[in-house]
Amino acid sequence: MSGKPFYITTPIYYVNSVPHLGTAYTTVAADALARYRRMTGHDVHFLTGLDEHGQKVAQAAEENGVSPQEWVDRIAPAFKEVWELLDITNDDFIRTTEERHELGAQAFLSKLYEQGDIYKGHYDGWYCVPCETYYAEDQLIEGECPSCGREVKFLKEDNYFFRLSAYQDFLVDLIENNPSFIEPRTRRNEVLSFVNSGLKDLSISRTTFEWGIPLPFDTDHVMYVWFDALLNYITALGYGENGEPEFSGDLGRFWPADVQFVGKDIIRFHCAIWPAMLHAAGVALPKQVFAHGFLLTKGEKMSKSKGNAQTPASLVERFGVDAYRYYFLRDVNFGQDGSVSMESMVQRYNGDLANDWGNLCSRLFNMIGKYFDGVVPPMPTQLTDTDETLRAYAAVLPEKYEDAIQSLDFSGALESVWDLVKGTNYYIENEAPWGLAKAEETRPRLEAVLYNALEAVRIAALFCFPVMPNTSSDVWTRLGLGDISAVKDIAADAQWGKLPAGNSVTTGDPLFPRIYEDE
Ligand code: ME8
Repeated sequence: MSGKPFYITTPIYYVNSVPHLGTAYTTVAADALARYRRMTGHDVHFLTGLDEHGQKVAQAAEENGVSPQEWVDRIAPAFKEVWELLDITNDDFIRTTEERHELGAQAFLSKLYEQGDIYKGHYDGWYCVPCETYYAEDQLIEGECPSCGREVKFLKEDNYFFRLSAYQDFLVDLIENNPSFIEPRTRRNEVLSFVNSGLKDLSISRTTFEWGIPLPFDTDHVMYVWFDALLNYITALGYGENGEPEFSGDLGRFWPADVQFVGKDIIRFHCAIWPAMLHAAGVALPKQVFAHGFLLTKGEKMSKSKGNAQTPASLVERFGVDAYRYYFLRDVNFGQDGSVSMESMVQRYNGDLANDWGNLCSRLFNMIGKYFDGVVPPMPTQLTDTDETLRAYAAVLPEKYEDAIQSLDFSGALESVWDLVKGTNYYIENEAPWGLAKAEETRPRLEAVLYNALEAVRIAALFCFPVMPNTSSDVWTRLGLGDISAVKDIAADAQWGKLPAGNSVTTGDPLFPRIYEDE
């Protein structure tokens, strides 16, 4: 691979239960970006994985009557299965119980310990197991976890601490001088006020349970699960694999990450603790952390603990995987909370996919079958004003799409594709090829109109691919084109006129058969 490296990560998910729509949301978004960046010629490395240590996972194992290792080994395949179901193209899948990770995390911690960034002290405070987070008394809300509202436990033990407080000025500087380090802006402000309110040193070890990575310099302690987990982003690239605090091997070229996707619930870890850890160890910082919002159902955050989170499989079964991916990325603004419901999903499906996109392809491919025996007519040499208008939609798409993706606005990117899709539908309605087919003298115009419409469909399919890979591949195949997933320069492929005249077009089943509400 010769392109520019592009490294994207998702959080590593807790294995206390199987993935749900919320967890899948981050991964699907990351996959769409990874796929698009492959189409812009980048050498993409897309990482996801599992956060397998900590008390929360140990508790889930205990409740199920198995050892933590048995538990994580049992649940890990369920994650892999869901990612396969959703056509996720991650390049690596890290599990924090893997040796490469444990070695790397220990090498990192030893470095910090040796240089005096870790010291032994006494911890006295509150801990929320579901959030795996420490809180001071004055952070609690009515005696409960300020984040999830659940019970907190009082902890009193000798712990090792990371000198987070020493990095306060560094963090303020970083956030103030690098406006795009944390996106969107609301999250950046939130982190800044958290940092400005004064950082306390972070307890990074536990002695009250064993399910974690032993500290290399004191094996009575295991590493605090967040400290361990954050390191996955570099251990997956070979950091510390050789026992030394450095990247060894070829994958180090992907660091620093271009973007790390996280939910807004975990920004303090990713935007304050993580950069402080990296800076302390002399490792470069990620270029950007992007925090998206929550998927809400009936106004509440969808979560395993609330029991209001569906698994992706039932929706995929009903709508298909492409429509699943499309719905969440189109209907929810990435970066903001968004309500999702079956009604709005059916609406999006029938409106955008069955009507606008699916029908356009069916009608057009049928007409090519009917009027041209399934053969792409020649590209017209003369253009009318309406042809020019259609071409203009296609011409602006690469830049509009790229701009939207630069700001991680998936919905906006899809909207720009829909300008072309809708423009093409309008064009067909206006030009009425079925009328042109009636007389021999309008046959050249019929050829021109259908070539133009096919070309618009080819280009729209190209830009639908990162979000809807299966139907786009299908459209390309039906147009007699090659493997769409091999595209390396989407802007070049999106140039008007690349559809070869003479290609065979096949009709096939509707891409998105209409769904009825009571089905
Ligand atoms: O926090 N809407 O793991 P986790 C949108 N292991 N996204 C949601 C969501 C919702 N309703 N619910 C969950 C952890 N998510 C740690 C991470 S990283 C070093 C360690 C997504 O299994 C979102 O990305 O609780 C959120 O940040 C993540 O799942 C939390 O997953």
